[in-house]
Amino acid sequence: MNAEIKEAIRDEALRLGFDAVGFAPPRLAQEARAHLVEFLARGYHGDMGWLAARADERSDPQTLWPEARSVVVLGLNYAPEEDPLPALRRRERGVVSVYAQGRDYHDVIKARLKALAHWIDGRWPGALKLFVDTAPVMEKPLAAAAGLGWQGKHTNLVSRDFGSWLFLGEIYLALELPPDPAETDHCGACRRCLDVCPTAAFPAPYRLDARRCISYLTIEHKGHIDAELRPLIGNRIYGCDDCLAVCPWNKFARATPEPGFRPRTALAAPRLAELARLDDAGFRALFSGSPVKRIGRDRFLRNVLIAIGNSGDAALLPAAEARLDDASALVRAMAAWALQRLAAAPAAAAHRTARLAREENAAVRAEWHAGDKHGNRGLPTGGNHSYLQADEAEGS
Ligand code: B12
Ligand code: SF4
Ligand code: SF4
Repeated sequence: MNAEIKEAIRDEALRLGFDAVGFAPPRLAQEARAHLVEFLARGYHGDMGWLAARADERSDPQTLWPEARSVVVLGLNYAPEEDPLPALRRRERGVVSVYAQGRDYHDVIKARLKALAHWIDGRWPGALKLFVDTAPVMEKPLAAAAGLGWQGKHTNLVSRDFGSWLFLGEIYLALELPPDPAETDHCGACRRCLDVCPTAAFPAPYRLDARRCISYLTIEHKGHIDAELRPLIGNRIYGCDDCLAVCPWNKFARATPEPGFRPRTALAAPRLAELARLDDAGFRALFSGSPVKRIGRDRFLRNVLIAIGNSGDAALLPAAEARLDDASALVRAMAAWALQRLAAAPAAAAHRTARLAREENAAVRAEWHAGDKHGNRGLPTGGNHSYLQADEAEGS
């Protein structure tokens, strides 16, 4: 009987538009907990204190919700139509990672999870809870246990059918259902994702030091970004897709049919100069319904100014100059950094003298002083992509 319920739930989930469905037991393997503890002990979570705060609940579904008897894991395909990596060469443009170019995936998945939960509850009434990246849940090990894929060396879930491009969501049920077989690791000797990472964020296969990950730096990290890492960020202004995009299993992926995940025109290849002009209202209007909205205008402009500083394009100098007196110290600091990378030495020195005479913020002052010491610190490569390096060698 329970096997029939499971198949009925699977059929309904597929009918509602989910692309992958699996069932896991309400317990995670001991290694998942051990790896989380190690990740936190090494400080790899940086300032994502919320990851550490409820680690016991995160690593054990039944500690989070003692009534849980099974977990339905759902995947939604968000594969792009085109390889996202060539956009990294257009340095006057910003690159928003694939997952954030369309509608906020939390909204899209949540609506479907609610519809599925409602359908289940209508047939087999009982307690249930639904999650998409909103509660202390380890979604990737749960998805692997439910047979949706395996955690690749880049730590994300890789699917035989959808490659790296699956969003995950879960429904915890008080109803006991037989689990599906877990998926096994198919990475083999491959290490493409490890080698491509622009910031060397993988201390070892299957281990990520989030503090070096561009996704963490541009989205989660609220403060100033270390000067050593800025040149490696290139023109990535929200998240990063490099390790996902190079995975050979993507050859089985098909572009998502979900209209909500298609890139908004404004986010497909936005001009840095235009983004640098955004005020608060403009930012909120441009990113309404997009996940980008949640980092706020100041953090977003911090990222845009880093990309401008990395552009090597003197035509973007006015865009940096225009932000030197911004109300946000986060923005002023990166405007100072970008300007000192792009401007000729005398022009940079004139701005430095004028700003240091009135700047009170210690971090912004430090940027001006650092520019004085190091001058223009040269152009970045912004990635370990052989085609990028070839282009640079040709001087294009
Ligand atoms: C925190 C977080 C981040 C952090 C940290 C990422 C990380 N890898 O932990 C940052 C901000 C960097 C991030 C970035 C991204 N994220 Co994120 N993130 C999360 C979140 C909220 C929690 C992940 C977590 O628990 N991390 C803690 C560590 C300990 O867990 P872990 O990665 O599973 O670590 C495992 C491995 O390291 C492994 N391990 C360790 N050692 C060893 C050794 C061996 C031999 C083996 C086999 C395994 C192994 O065991 C650990 C436990 O299972 C989840 C949602 C959720 N609630 O699960 C989304 C989530 C993982 N993110 C997601 C996405 C899409 C991204 C980005 C692609 C976004 C982007 N384009 O910029 C990047 C990818 C970067 C990357 N390479 O991971 C998706 C991934 C979907 C998928 N198919 O896997 C999730 C599931 C959100 C969702 N609902 O869809 N993210
Ligand atoms: S998302 Fe980018 S920076 Fe982060 S681990 Fe992957 S390749 Fe490295
Ligand atoms: S790129 Fe290679 S090593 Fe990385 S997740 Fe894909 S198959 Fe595994």
